[in-house]
Amino acid sequence: MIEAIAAVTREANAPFTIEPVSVADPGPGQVRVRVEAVGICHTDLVCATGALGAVFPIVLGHEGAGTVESVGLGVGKVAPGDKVIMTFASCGKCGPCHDHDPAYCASFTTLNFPGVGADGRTSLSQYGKAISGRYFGQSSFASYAIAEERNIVKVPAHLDLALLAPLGCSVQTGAGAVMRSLEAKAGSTLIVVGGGAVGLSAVLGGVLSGCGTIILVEPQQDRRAVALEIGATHAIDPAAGPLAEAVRGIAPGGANYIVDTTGNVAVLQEAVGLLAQKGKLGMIGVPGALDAAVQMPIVPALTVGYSIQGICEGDSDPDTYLPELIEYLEAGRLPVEKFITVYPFDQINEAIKDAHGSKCVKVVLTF
Ligand code: CXF
Ligand code: ZN
Repeated sequence: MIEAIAAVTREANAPFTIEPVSVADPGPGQVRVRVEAVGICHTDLVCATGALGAVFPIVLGHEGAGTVESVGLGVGKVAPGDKVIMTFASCGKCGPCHDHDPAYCASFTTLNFPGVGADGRTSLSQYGKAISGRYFGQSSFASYAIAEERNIVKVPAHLDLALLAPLGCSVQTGAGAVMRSLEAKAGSTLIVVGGGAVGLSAVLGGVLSGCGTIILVEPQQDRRAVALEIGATHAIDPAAGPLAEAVRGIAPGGANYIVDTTGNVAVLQEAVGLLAQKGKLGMIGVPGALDAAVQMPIVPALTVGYSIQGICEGDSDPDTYLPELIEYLEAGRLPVEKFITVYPFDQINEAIKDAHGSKCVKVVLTF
């Protein structure tokens, strides 16, 4: 066991508190990572409300990056000293995992949200009392984290871990939604709703896919400006007038693809009406309420032939997709630095407040 500091969520909706914790030694197939950078993803904040079944007290955080400190029995993928990023957990045994589709692992919910194993086991404790430490197979709001060999990916040592950390969730989710889930065709029209880190990553996915028209819909001016800087062809302020009119002015036939990052029912409902013939609407955003539902009018679904697709982690197979994204990053084609702001780890609560305002888009905490 080693000692670490962690941002603990003691109960639903409580602020993060920086506390000492003990981190277990890595068991068979596990890796202990000295965390150097960790992104804050919207899902962490939803889980902090208790909505997705987190077991409190818990250490959240699922975009961790750092250096392998030690490995458990049988680990061959990495060795101490390697730089890694951590991503979502998957079982490796179910059908989707066998098909290299771990984002749809049959055990995704139980492996990622509660922070404890099905047997109640965890890798974190404090003065002998358990703290949930298996969140997304990492609980990386801490200076050390236990991950499974399956949910880490080795990265080149010379790259900035603060830029790589968000690739483990928000960047692969947004970019992957366009490149992998929707398989956007070159020359097509893409609308991205919401200009947070996932939405801006979807814009980057559209650029990498060669989409001809990329429209970001976002109320905040600075986020619209970033989108235009990284390759969106248009940016619409939804408060400026009827959205459908603005979209039809740019793309009279509607959009071939829409990626919604808001999870807002009214927004999703309106988005259906912006689809072109055979258009696809990808849902990525996590709604505020677990029972949120979208109505799908049947007749237009038949005559327009549109489809609505739920998307998890951009259909990423992290072992292959993260290295692909890192190649784009190294080539200057994934400029995530345009929307990342770095804060010291112990400023986590202030950073979240700033991200809720309009001070920054994506927060990455460093140690
Ligand atoms: C999550 C979002 C909620 C559904 C599962 C995947 N991604 C991480 O933030
Ligand atoms: Zn996430």
